[in-house]
Amino acid sequence: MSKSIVERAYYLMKLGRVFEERAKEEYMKGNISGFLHLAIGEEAVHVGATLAFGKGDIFVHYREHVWALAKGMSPKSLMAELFGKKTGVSKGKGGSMHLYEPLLNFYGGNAIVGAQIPHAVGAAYARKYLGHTEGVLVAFGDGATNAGNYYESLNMAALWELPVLFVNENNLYAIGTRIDRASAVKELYKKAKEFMPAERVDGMDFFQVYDAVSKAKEYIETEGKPYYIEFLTYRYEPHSMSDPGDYRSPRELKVFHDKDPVEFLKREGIKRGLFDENFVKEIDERVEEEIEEAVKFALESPEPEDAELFTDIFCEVCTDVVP
Ligand SMILES: Cc1ncc(C[n+]2csc(CCOP(=O)(O)OP(=O)(O)O)c2C)c(N)n1
Repeated sequence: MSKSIVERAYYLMKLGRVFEERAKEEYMKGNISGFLHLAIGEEAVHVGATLAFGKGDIFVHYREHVWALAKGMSPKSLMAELFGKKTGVSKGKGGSMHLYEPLLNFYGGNAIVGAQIPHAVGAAYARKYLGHTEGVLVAFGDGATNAGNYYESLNMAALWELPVLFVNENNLYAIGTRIDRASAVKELYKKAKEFMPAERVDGMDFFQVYDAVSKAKEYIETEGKPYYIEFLTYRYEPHSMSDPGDYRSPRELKVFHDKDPVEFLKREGIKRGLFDENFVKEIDERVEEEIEEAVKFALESPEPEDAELFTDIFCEVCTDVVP
């Protein structure tokens, strides 16, 4: 893995972390309303998978800010979207759960658990039908693996040999329900093994995430068949800002805090001689400034006009969609 990729990863993971910590603060101040789901703790999966997947299409759930930043969305248009402002990526009418930018091959932002899975399979079908070689990545939580459309999607992807990479972010909880109370099969990758190659990988370790997704991407695009990775990860915050999150033990939180993916990458990057303390200091300062500017931009941006409610509801001629 090249030094520049690891440097980029540290920048993006730190950007995602500080963005979300700041979004939490702004929510508490009342500048952000509606739902806000934070992915603090899951950055290695979001950044590692996106960097390894390159330009391909990505479909995700509602815990999506870090995916969007890693895909190239600007912190300004993302923060403005959370503030419901006209300058937001979805012109202020989507909010945190509905980020969408076809020019970045970023297709959501889905509030319905598992909804993105059949969408991604459809996109992979289109890719194959049109003779494209690029694959499609779809991310979803452990809770989504108990939904009916999840199985239908795995079945179709395997049956029709579609180039789709299923990324399961197993953070152990679906809102407050722990995985062992919701899933009869605890090792989630085993639920996919009958359909396609499937494995389990440490989702707190950027290097392992990047390597696993690189290998899987190669497989789906050369074989033209689906692949599945279950990443073991953790969210440090409650499910959303409206969840008190009192269902997890301090001991469990400590175990995962000790494996903090941003701190891990910082330590490993320095240990492996990929960057040094000065680089980390520079990036940390740059990120603080960028997020400060993003908040200022969001605060100063105008509200959308009422007529905005009726625009971009669907596209008749999708000229801005990358084929
Ligand atoms: C079809 C559907 N059922 C229920 C909900 C309510 N709901 C929102 S998030 C969630 C839990 C999903 O957990 P998981 O898939 O593990 O993702 P995570 O939040 O852990 O990232 C539920 C049940 C929903 N949004 N959509």
